Amino acid sequence: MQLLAATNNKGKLREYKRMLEPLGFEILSLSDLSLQADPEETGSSFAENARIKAGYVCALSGLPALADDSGLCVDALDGAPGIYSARYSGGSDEDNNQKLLQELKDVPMEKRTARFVCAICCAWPDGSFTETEGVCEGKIDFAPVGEEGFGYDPLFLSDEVGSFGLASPEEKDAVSHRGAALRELVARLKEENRV
Ligand code: ITT
Repeated sequence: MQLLAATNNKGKLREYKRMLEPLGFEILSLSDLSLQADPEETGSSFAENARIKAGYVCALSGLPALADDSGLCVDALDGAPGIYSARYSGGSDEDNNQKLLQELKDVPMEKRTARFVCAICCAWPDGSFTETEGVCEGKIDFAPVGEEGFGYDPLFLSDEVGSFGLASPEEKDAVSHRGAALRELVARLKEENRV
């Protein structure tokens, strides 16, 4: 089955491909089809924003579209940056990481608990949606570590595999929020007889 990835984030695209292509899905990118899409994320939850992105790209292309809205929820910051994770500093991923470190500069390790959340939405040309969510628990490190992954990964210490900046792709996928959400998606697509 072909799924059009409704994302402009190359890190997400890489993860969709490496987790879904071995299962027989063909993941197309917006650039493969020379499409441009940057719908406004006006929702008030990860799930609402995922539906906005998938629905927009499905309507634009006429193809089944896969989107996720994801981010980092930090307990000491009352859940911030949450759905605003991409726009936290107004700058690059590195700027976001620096802002997060600054906000947490006086917070000791035991209070640096956080979770990555990923809401996935598949939008189908018949107007229906298949939606799942995954969570990954961890803590925020005191400084960036490693070169693996993308976004906030150099700051995220997963409870299960340690720093996502050092984890191999396989280690991250086995425990990550996106891995969990995609595995549930595949199970749901089987139940719905779509694959
Ligand atoms: P699209 O909306 O085009 O998919 P985006 O990067 O704007 O791309 P989001 O609005 O969902 O996506 O924002 C997600 C933010 O959370 C963004 O800053 C990511 O870098 C970060 N993020 C999400 N998943 C992550 C992961 O697995 N590792 C590190 N950072 C992640």
